[in-house]
Amino acid sequence: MSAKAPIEDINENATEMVVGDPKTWAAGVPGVTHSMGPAFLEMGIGRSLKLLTDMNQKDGFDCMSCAWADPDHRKTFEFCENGAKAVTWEATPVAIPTTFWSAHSISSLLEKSEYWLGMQGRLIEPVYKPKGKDHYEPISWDDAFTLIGDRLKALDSANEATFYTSGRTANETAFIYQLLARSLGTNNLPDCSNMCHESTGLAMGEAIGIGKNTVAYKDFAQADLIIVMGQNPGTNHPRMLTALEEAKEAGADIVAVNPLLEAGLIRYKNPQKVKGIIGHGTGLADQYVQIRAGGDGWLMKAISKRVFDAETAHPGTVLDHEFIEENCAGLEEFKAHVATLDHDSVLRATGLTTAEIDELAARYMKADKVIITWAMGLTQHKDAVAIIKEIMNLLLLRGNIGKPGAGASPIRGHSNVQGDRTMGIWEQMPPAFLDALQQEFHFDPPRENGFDTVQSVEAMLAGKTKVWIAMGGNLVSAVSDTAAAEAGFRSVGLNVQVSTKLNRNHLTVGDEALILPTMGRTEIDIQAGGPQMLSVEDSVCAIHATRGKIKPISDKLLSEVSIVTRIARQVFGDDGPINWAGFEENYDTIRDHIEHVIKGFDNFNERLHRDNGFILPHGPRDSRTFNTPTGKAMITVNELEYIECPAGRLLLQSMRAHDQFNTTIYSLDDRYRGIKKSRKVIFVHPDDLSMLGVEDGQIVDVHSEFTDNVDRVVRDFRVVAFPTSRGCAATYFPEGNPLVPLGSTADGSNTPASKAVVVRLEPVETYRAGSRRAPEGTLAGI
Ligand SMILES: Nc1nc2c(c(=O)[nH]1)N[C@H]1C(S)=C(S)[C@@H](COP(=O)(O)OP(=O)(O)OC[C@H]3O[C@@H](n4cnc5c(=O)[nH]c(N)nc54)[C@H](O)[C@@H]3O)O[C@H]1N2
Ligand SMILES: Nc1nc2c(c(=O)[nH]1)N[C@H]1C(S)=C(S)[C@@H](COP(=O)(O)OP(=O)(O)OC[C@H]3O[C@@H](n4cnc5c(=O)[nH]c(N)nc54)[C@H](O)[C@@H]3O)O[C@H]1N2
Ligand SMILES: [Mo]
Repeated sequence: MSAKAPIEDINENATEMVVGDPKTWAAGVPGVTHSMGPAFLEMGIGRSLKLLTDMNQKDGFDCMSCAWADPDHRKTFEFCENGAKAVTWEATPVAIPTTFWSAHSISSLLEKSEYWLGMQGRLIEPVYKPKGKDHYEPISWDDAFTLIGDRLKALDSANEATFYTSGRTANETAFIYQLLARSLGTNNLPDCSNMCHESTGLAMGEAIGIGKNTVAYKDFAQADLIIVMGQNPGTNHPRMLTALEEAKEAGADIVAVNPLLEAGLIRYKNPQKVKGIIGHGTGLADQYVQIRAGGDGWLMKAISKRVFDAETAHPGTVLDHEFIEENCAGLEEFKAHVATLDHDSVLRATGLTTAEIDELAARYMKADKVIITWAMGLTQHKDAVAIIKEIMNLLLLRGNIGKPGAGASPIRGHSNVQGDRTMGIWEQMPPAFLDALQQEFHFDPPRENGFDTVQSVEAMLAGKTKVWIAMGGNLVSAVSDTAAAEAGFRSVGLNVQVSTKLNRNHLTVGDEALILPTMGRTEIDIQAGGPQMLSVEDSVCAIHATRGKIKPISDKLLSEVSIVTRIARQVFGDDGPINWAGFEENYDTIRDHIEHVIKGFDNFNERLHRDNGFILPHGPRDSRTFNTPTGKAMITVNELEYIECPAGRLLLQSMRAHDQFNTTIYSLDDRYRGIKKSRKVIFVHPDDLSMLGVEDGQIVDVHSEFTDNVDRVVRDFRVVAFPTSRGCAATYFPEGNPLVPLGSTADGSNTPASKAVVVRLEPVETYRAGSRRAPEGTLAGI
């Protein structure tokens, strides 16, 4: 077993890279062998198998790789390749030694990549960067907490502090963390959700009164049609492929709507089945709709128009009249609006043919029970909120909300990003939540909204942030406009990051900084009150218990709960109305408060200890009740934008490679897309390459074009001919982030608009050997 970090720098030079053909299926035998490979290598067989079999089991820990739902009857080995990578990455025995901090200056570490930083191993001791120094140095936990307490107490206003959360944080931690921020007097609680499903929450909230998935796991197997939009489950939610396979076997049609041909949506070889190991696997998409980026709202509207047209031709048979009359408002306005929809605009905005749209509309009307799932391909556009409201419109027309086998299914990213929001991690929690907090804890929570992620970077740039505390995450790399974010972080007085691994945010700091190492989800958490468990909420509103299984990598680590409570005790002492010390001793006491403050958590401790979890109530799903101002589900009229792309330009999206978790890079490969050893690539349709006079294999600089005329550029990217829709291109996140200005966000949700950016390519080298044959842009060609 190797327990050393790589000493040499990791070569990320594009000239080393290998490009092969993209794959047409996902997650069969190579899925398992690839997943076990790194686990065996780094962790040793016994330790790794033990952890992988404990993952997602009733008394084990919840997989931290995504928020996909668990089936009711879990099988041993219900893990996926990318879950295994996440476990390996966290449970590595490699730790950063004390000597590392004196050997490496912060400026020298900034020369390294995220990949190299993460590969150095786990953070195991608190370290401090004093003002004017270029090195971190070890500090005791007590001194670290004293320092944070002093800086917080010295603020002129609580709004000079900001408390960021990344979505891996468990419910209990999230609850006391927001309590800390609000007791201090600020709603500055930005989180990764601001960059993720914020558009979903807003759109669904307006349409049906709740921003969460209206389906349960079992609904997938009962659906007649599942439309997967703007999502790459083969990489980002691999266990979802099993649900799609089950649905398919039960007779469902599956449609993929995506500019890129994604292997996991074409065919799935289930590693848990003999058929998946030796056979061809299950073909998934019956129809693959290669849409132009940002065109999804137009597609939804065009299908809604066909629904109305069919209803006119066959009155009383197409709309779900009973459902609409009883539950919906806004039908007539929507019908009148859709009647004016210009067909040519639809074709231009979607890049699709009339026949493709007709085919999807026919599938939609044939199916009694339809689920539409989506993720970042929809939420990160300028008119993302409108796009998602068009999905809701289409579903409502045929009563596809609140019936078995049907519903709106946003698939969340981080494993507890949904739970964090339920617990109050939001800069604009509604008054009812703040009232409940006030009643439970006897203080006046602040009522004005705090900063979201983009606003928090703007506040830093304006010199308004003296203390930044981050519960996980790596905002400087995750947010758009890297240069602006770096400048912002360098102006913060004290930057405190609670983390498991080193990342760029630790290196992009102002006067003072602290890195506080914490336990991961795999590790056993023992407090004065005995071993503790935590809880998380998945994409379908199921609360699960999660318990660590291995000894923490160092006995110097503190749990996230310990860190939050000890900061709070420094600020508020031990005599106040909130018993922070009690929280740390026994997490049941936190759950008792959650039960009082948040609806749906009745008998929280009892149900978690006894049943390991439960499903939260959900009005539209359970009883077709809609908590909107009208008490009805709202069919809405939305103006959609058409993204102009001048001649010679492309619409660029940034997405995840197969071997990364957000800003964490596991390797430089993207197996399903045929890429090895580099992340500096840009995927372009072969016909667009011909049109631009650029060839596969060429090295280009990518410039984005915005009205502010600032030249934002990423350099030396290798062009890869790829089956994406015409006029569109793709690159990886976070490498693409410098191209998106901070102010370029979705209307309403303020989510960085990273999925359709107008760019031009400027070749820096004419041709490189080893380019591959341009793949065909159609399913039939594969
Ligand atoms: N292994 C792994 N798992 C993860 C993550 C990870 O990084 N690694 N991240 C987690 C997180 S936080 C999240 S939010 C999720 C993200 O899960 P995904 O949303 O699947 O993530 P992306 O890689 O951004 O993929 C976006 C998909 O949308 C498509 N797309 C882009 N633009 C458009 C468009 O305009 N219309 C349509 N219809 N499609 C479009 C892209 O081609 C791509 O297939 O995954 C979670 N799970
Ligand atoms: N261009 C572009 N930008 C994007 C996106 C995109 O698709 N395109 N996607 C956006 C999305 S969907 C999201 S969710 C954000 C992600 O934004 P973040 O959530 O801020 O980023 P992550 O990369 O998930 O955070 C990784 C860090 O979390 C820490 N960590 C890991 N596990 C734990 C733990 O158990 N406890 C603690 N305390 N720390 C831990 C590690 O130190 C690691 O370095 O990025 C967004 N940015
Ligand atoms: Mo996300």
